[in-house]
Amino acid sequence: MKNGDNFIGFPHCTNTYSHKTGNTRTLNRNISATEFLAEKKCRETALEAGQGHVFRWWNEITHGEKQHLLDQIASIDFPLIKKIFTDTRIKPVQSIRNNFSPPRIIPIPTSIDEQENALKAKHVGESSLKRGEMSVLTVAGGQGTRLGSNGPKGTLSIGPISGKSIFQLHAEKIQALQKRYRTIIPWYIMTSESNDAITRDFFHTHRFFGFEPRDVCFFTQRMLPVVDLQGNLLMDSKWNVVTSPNGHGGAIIALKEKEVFHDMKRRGIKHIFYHQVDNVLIKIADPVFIGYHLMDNAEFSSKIVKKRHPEEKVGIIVQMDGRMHLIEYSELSREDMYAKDENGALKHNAGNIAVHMISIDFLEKVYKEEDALPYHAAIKKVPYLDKKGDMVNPEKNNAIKFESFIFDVLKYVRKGVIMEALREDEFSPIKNMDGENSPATAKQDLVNLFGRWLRNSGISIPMDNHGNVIGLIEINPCFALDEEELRSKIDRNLKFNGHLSL
Ligand code: UD2
Repeated sequence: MKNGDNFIGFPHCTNTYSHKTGNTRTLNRNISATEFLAEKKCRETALEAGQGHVFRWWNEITHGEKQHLLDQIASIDFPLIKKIFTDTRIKPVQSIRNNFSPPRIIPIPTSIDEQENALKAKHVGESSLKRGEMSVLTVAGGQGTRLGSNGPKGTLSIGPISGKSIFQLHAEKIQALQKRYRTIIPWYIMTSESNDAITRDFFHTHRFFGFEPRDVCFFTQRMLPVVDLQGNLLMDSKWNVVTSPNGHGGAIIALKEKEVFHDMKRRGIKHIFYHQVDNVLIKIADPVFIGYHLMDNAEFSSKIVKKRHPEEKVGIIVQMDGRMHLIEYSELSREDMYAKDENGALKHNAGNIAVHMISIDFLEKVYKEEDALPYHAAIKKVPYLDKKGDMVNPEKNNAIKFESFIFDVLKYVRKGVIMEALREDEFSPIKNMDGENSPATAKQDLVNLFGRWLRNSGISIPMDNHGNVIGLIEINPCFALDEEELRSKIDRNLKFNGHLSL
């Protein structure tokens, strides 16, 4: 604040800001009338909502910290938090029972008919790409808590030889598509407050990986406060309420709120290819998938893979009340999890890999619904400040994060297509630091994919007993986006010496 600018001295406010520890430089400060009123309003709102404890350390914090806390409080929709806390308490996660069956799925083509259909779909998808109707939406706002890494997942180094990041890998795939189909595919990346700045910096540092900056659009999803099991806001410092991103369903809300949807329409975009940032094998804007979606005039379509085992932590897509529906792994009863079909195979086997096609017209329809997406409660272990002001690292679940899920829009879908993909070709997500679904398995899956392409192109590639390539291979999407392209470019006399970068 400038000297004398909108300033009214409120002696009692000055007192409010004085501090026992004697940190008078920042604590013992006069405040303006506007600041005073803002503080009063925030206090009243928090008190009315039964959350007055967030001001517990008011007299111990600096002016900047006070401002931060006030901004946070002013941005919280207290009635919403109360409502979703109550709703999710009334309806805790339960197993969904009965009335659902496996959905109709377009299989991996084996018969001549299926192959012809896939080819037809591919041509339809390619035409749409050439017309510039397609956009890519990458959701990258998650906190990656299971991964335990600080940076955004997209910045993880994943190129088996190059060490390139996941973002770069996705960027090269989109660029290869743009080149192949002589088109522009705008790329929308959803971040959250917790990783937005660092993600944008990463793109700037890497000169947008060759993209025109105007064709890469970042937008943030909403953050929601994290509460304890009684619904009280948690704090992780004397001036900060713990918040977390509002789930990937937040993309639907944010597209509208941040005017991204408007930007898509302005560009003549008709469909969105949606995927999660953490899947390194993602076949971005696969023309076959796009084609099936278009041929069926579908509103929302999904790719699935067969589950690896009954307890794999992926949701399953089912048919329920005549519609597509997703049952999250935590909602599936053990009986349904292990149920077998008449051939003895796993009955509910359509594993959700979070790869979707979403039509713009369909989103228009969703935006007419009030509170289109419900919130779910995720019970987690979240470090917090106890009443004494000491940091606690809980050993048991102590907190609730509120998240909306993209697949909750399925209830509005009248027409949707489900297409099966081969896991080894299209799904290798990074969820954990080690073991299953980790950077190590993702790198190996990339090498194995490139190894298969080469073998199918007639190059001899050694494998170990687990089916893993012995050695390292990396193929830049700009050299070959798929096996077909590789076959048309590869020198058949090539001898693999354990290390190949194309
Ligand atoms: C999700 C699906 C699961 C399966 C699996 C496949 C849910 C609830 N479950 O499980 O059915 O399909 O993925 O990989 O979705 N994200 C945001 N903002 C958020 C939260 C997440 O952008 O607020 C992004 C995050 O950056 C990541 C993706 O969404 O790219 C998935 O999030 P996750 O890893 O928490 O989902 P997961 O593995 O529990």
